[in-house]
Amino acid sequence: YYLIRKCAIGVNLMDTILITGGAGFIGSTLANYLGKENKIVVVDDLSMGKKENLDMEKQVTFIEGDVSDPQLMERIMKEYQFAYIFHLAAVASVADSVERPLETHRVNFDSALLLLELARKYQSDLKRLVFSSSAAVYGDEPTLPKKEESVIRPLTPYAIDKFAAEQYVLDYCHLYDVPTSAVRFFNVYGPNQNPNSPYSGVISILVDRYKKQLAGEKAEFTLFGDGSQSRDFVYIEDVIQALLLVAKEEKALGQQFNVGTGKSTTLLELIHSIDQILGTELALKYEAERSGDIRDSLADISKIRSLGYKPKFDILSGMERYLKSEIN
Ligand code: NAD
Ligand code: UD2
Repeated sequence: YYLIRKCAIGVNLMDTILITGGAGFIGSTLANYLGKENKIVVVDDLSMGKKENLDMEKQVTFIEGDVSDPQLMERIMKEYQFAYIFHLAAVASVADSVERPLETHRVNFDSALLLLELARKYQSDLKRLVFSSSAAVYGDEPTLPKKEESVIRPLTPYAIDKFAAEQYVLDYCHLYDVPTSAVRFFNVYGPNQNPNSPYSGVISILVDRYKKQLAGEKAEFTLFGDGSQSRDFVYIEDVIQALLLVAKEEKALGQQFNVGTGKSTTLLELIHSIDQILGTELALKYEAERSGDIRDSLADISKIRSLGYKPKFDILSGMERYLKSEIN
């Protein structure tokens, strides 16, 4: 029975799972997936996420609130016994973190330490807490691809908080036996990513512009730089696969993992591919490179591969699937 329960995530037995930031892009996709067979509790302050992202037909309890609020979080951690905690809530925009370092620190760092302490105190049945870190921790050190043990050079409040929180998360496993793991996402894309900030993921902005253009509205995409910068774009379904593997594999305890595809694509290649898929040509406006932008980014994914991760989508098949769900 114990063995079956250990592997129960996404299988038959009902687990209670906390997803912070569960109304956001990655969190809501995870909640909708796991909500088919588990009881999900979402905490989100709706600063970026939307309740409509959550499929409420599933077993989802939505709590609107701030994940760095100690009273609220203590109440939740006392009330439920979670099998899994996915800590995804964050000020996810680097630019926001540069504008508001104090507030970002509270949300991106304090909330993680708070959750860890509360887990240590109240969650004796916890199987895993997974923290979402970022490729931003590698900063602008140019050696590619990035391995988990590559040089860390966090350059923004966002990146500093992600790295510090990640280290606490892993240390709680070593010091106090709280079962934890961390993932460093590269550039995630897919349905329900909010395109409304200029610092939203570039693919969500692109898709928004293509939709406008196809609807006959005036649409233009601002390309910062010459389009030769490259990223390791990873499709949301592969990210869900990665999160579930990291949450359930014993070998992942106390470890951090890159989550990408191991392949990079330049922005111009990306735009040409979408042009081809949709049979249109997006109007581009070139502007100077964005300050602080990294030129190239690429994950070495051998560590997460060793857990059994295998990305199912390359940029073409991922974009085809994404566009199919958005544009018909
Ligand atoms: P998102 O903005 O869509 O989701 C974050 C969610 O957290 C939002 O729903 C937001 O409303 C919520 N939130 C923010 N502050 C909160 C607070 N104080 N209390 C409660 N909820 C709060 O972003 P996402 O792309 O889904 O990112 C999820 C996680 O993954 C974040 O931690 C982000 O830093 C990390 N990440 C994402 C990417 C990416 O490419 N999308 C890359 C690296 C890391
Ligand atoms: C990603 C993360 C960021 C941080 C960073 C660390 C996202 C959304 N951002 O930033 O949080 O982790 O990695 O390195 O995941 N671009 C345009 N036009 C636009 C928008 C973007 O040309 O309208 C360019 C942008 O200048 C950059 C590239 O597209 O060169 C990718 O931009 P992004 O914001 O999607 O992602 P990135 O890698 O800069």
